[in-house]
Amino acid sequence: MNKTEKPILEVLAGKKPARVPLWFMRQAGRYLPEYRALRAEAKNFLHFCLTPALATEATLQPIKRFDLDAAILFADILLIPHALGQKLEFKEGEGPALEPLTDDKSIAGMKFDISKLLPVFETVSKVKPALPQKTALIGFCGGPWTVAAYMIDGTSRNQFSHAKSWAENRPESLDRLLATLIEASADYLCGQIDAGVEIIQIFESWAGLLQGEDFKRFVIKPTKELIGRVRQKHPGIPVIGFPREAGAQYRDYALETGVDCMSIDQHVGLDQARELQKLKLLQGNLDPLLLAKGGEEMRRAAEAILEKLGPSHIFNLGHGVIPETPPENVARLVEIAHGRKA
Ligand code: 1CP
Repeated sequence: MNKTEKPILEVLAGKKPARVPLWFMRQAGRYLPEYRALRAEAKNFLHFCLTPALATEATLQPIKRFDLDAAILFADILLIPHALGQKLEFKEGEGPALEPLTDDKSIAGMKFDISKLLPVFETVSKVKPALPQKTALIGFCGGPWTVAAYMIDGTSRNQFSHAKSWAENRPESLDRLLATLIEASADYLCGQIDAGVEIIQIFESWAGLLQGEDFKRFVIKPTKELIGRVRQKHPGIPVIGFPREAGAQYRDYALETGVDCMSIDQHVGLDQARELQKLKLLQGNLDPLLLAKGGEEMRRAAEAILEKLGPSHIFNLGHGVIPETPPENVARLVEIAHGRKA
C-alpha cells in the first residue's frame, strides 16, 4: 500500500474516500486506564512528553484499542515556550503554568533551543514504523496566538486578560512575540516532518478570544506565515487548522490562511458547516460531552454529521476527548462511523 492509500491522506489530497476517515483530538489521555498507568511512571508531564519511550507508547495506546485513521504525536503545545527558555510547570490537577511574560526585554532575550525538542523527533521516528499501514501520523503545534496567550498570561485561568490587553494596547509587542513563535514553530514542524509525520495540525484553541481586525492580524496573518515557511521546505505537507470558537470568522480563516482542511468546534451548526464545506475540507465536530454520555444521543448526533458532511470529511470531535469519557463509548463511535457506507 503506498502512502496515498491511507484514507485520511486520500481525503486531504481531494479524493473521495470509500468511508469517512476518523481520529479524535486528545485520543491519548486520561480517559484511558493504560494512559493513567503509563503517566504514573513519569516524574512530571514535561518529562513524560520528552521521554521517547513513554511518549511513543502514549501515542500508540489509542491505536491499539480503536480502528483509527490517524495517530497524533504525544506532546504538548507548550513545549515551544519551554524551548524558548520560559519556565514551564505542569502542576498535578491544575494544568500548565508558565512564568508570565512582562515586557519586551523578555521577548528580545528569547533564544529558541531546538535541541530541547529532539526527543519529540525521536518519538516520531519510533512511532512511525509501529503504526498499521493505513494509519497516518499527525504532528502538531499550537497556533502562534494561542501559544502567545499562554506565554503572556501564564495560565488559562484568567481568560487571558493580559494577552487580550496586549492585543489592544501593545500590538507591536504582540507582533514581535508572534514573529518569534512563527520562526520557532516552523522549525519545530519541519523537524517533525523530517522525522516522519505526514500531516500537521495547528491548534489555535483560543482563536475565539479575538475579533475583526485583531483576528486578522493576530490569528490569520501569523498562521499564513507559519504555513508559508513550512511549505518552503515541505511544499506537499497537508495542514489542518483548528481556530476553535472562531464563529463567523471561520470563513476568513478558511479562505485566507492556506490550510488544506479546517477543524470546526461543536458550536458550528451543520448548516453553517455545509456552507464552510464549499470553501474547504472540514474536520469535526461531535460535542465531546456527547461522546462522554454515549447512547442514542451520541449515535444520532454522529449520524447527523456523517450524513450531512461525509464522506469527503474527516470525522472528529469539536474539541478533545474529556477525561470522564468511558472508552467503550469511543469504541462504539468508531463502529458507528465505520459502519456507514459512503
Ligand atoms: O496529566 C496529564 O496527563 C496532562 C493532560 C495533558 C495531555 C494528555 C496535557 C496538559 N497535554 C496533553 C497532551 C496533548 N496536548 C496532546 C497530544 C495528545 C492527543 O491529542 O492525543 C495535544 C495535541 C495537546 C495540545 C494542547 N495542549 C492544546 C491544544 C488542544 C486543546 O486542548 O485545546 C492546549 C491548549 C494545550 C495546553 C494544555 N496542556 C495540558 C493541558 C491540561 C492543557 C490545557 C490547559 C488549559 O488551558 O487550562
